[in-house]
Amino acid sequence: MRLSRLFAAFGLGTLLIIEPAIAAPFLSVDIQQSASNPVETGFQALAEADFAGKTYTTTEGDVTASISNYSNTGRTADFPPDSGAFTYGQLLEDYVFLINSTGRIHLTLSGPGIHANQDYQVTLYAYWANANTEGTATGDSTFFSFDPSSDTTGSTGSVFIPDAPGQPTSNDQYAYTGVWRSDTASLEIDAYTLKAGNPRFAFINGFEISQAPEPSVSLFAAGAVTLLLHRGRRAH
Ligand SMILES: [Ca+2]
Ligand SMILES: [Ca+2]
Repeated sequence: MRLSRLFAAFGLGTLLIIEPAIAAPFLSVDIQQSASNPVETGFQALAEADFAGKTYTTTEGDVTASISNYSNTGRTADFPPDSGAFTYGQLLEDYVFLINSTGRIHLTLSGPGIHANQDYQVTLYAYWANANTEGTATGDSTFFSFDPSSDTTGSTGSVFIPDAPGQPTSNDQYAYTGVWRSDTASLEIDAYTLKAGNPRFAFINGFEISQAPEPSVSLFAAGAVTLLLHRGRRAH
């Protein structure tokens, strides 16, 4: 009996390990073609006029965001409306874009709020109403891939964008989240959205940054809970 209870306690501990705490973003930015367009609730505006660098006050310290290597900004006519769990319509309305066969939009996050050699979780939002009617992609899908630049380490990956402009069912259908770390107090993120054929369309509607989950803390918490449960059951 005691052994089975111990296994039960370990089972709960394992659940805690595989479900690390998700840190709340300390900076959420809605990229805007014009500062007068609607800004998503909970986000702060970054209009094209401020792409050279805009400083935000955050709980981690000041963070300056800048965007370079882009062609222009845009605003899609039939941006996805808020619907059910999807409530980011005003975030995806405006975007910065680049049309280039090889280029990438460059996003820099720097300042006292960004520390060297620390992991940051960055979510990039990408949506464009015409994504499925341009280029030579086959089928009804588009993959958007994001890369960190060479002076950072981090994740690369793709996110599936369904052919449902105006009908998103969840926020993550239009988002990619990766972990970036820099050896300086500046995160340099090169982003492109990969689509079959040329030119390459790159666009970002907004982004969020948070502290990356720390597995060691989760392991410690899981171990502590396991020990407490085991002791508590032994006491009865
Ligand atoms: Ca907006
Ligand atoms: Ca936007």
